[in-house]
Amino acid sequence: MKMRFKLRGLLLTPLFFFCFSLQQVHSKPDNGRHNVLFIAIDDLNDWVGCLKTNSQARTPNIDRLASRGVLFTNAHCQAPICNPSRTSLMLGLRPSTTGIYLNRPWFRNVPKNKNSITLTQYFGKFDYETLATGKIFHGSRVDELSFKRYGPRPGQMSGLDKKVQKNVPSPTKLWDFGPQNYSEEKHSDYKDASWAIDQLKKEFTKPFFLAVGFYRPHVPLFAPVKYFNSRPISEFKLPEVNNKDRDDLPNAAIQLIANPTPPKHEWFVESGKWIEAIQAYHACVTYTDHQVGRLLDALDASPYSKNTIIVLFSDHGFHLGEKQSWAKRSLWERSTKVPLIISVPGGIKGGRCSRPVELLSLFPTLNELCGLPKLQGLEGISVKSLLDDPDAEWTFPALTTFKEGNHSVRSERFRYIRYADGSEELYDHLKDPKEWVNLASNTDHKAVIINHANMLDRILKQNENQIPHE
Ligand SMILES: [Ca+2]
Repeated sequence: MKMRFKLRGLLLTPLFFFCFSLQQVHSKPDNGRHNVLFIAIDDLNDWVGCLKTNSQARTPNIDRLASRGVLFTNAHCQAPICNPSRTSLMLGLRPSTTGIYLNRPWFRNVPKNKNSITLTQYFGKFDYETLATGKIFHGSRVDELSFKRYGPRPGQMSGLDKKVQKNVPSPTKLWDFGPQNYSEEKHSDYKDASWAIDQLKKEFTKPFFLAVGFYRPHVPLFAPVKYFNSRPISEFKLPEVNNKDRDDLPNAAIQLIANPTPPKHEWFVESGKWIEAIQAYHACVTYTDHQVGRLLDALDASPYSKNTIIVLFSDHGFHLGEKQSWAKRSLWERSTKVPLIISVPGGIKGGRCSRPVELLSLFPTLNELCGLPKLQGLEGISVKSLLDDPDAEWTFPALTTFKEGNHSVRSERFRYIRYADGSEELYDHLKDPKEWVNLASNTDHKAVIINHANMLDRILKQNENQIPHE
């Protein structure tokens, strides 16, 4: 009402006509609302230079994005596979609320989620132009309620990207890896970045939310040959593995991580291909990083460079032999930890935040940063206070859920896991960042276990009666 009154007054003044004509010239929203460039990367673990967890990582462009925003060094997904993670993030609800734990079903096919509002659908309600290309939802699915405009190839991967090299045993052909000789311009992520770059050259008359979902380093680990040639295999090291690591795991852990899709860890060891897979993963990460750099350059050259929030994240982590596991599907650090960078115009540059945060926070955080009204029922907590001060007090842990009733709680120092059958794991990240020593039966840690179990129960209880928001 207030706004309407003000507008009515303004309409009568010459100043209004002056301002209005200025807006037309610059084609920029002058209402102070930020644009959002939302970069989703598939299966990218923490092998990212700025995270300083792997000295072999080469990601100069993601690093430069981190230098202009806040890098979260202890960020976690809510589910360690694509569909439930992305559904959780886009709906702002935990997997235990959506009931979506695996790569099927699509949330709109589930009655209780059918009419749920997604993050970008909510922005669309406030007159944001919402655009997407590549993989935002699992399977690069198109959701017309979430985005008003899609890139030219929604739901598709380049046919070339599906080329099989027979580098792996045939039942696991999705897991192929190796250099590709066709030009970079023909790779799907290059094309998605190009489409997004074209959008940034256009004139928008209202704020935009541009979502770009890169597919690599998801398997198959194919990237242009130059990204392999620039990093000879001798540069790479295998991750450290403790052969007795699994001796202290409950059966529920072993059952949960059983995954028929990748080749077995023994195959990577015995075939001698482990180091080749490591090289291929790094090559794919650097190739995707290059696409991120192209996007950043295009944004910087556009009229939107000073008024655009940039968010970069991965949907979950990835094992490449650590804990004798491959892919994701575990409740351990390698599966749950994700890179997360948020850059806000005029905000902190080069901040590092070690507080445990969740991808679930993106929905309420972006609402707050863009001045949208709070949406009732979101289960994540805005991290705006950490963007203002990365060392601000933060009492919340990060939860990850895989299949019904199995949860992990990551605090600043510990990871506590409780499986559906009640069995537990506890890791002290200060002393054991590789999570080799399960302290669940260590009586010295009883208080820590109770504290983390209570945090888990409290959060699950809070969310118990949550109804997806419509
Ligand atoms: Ca162990």
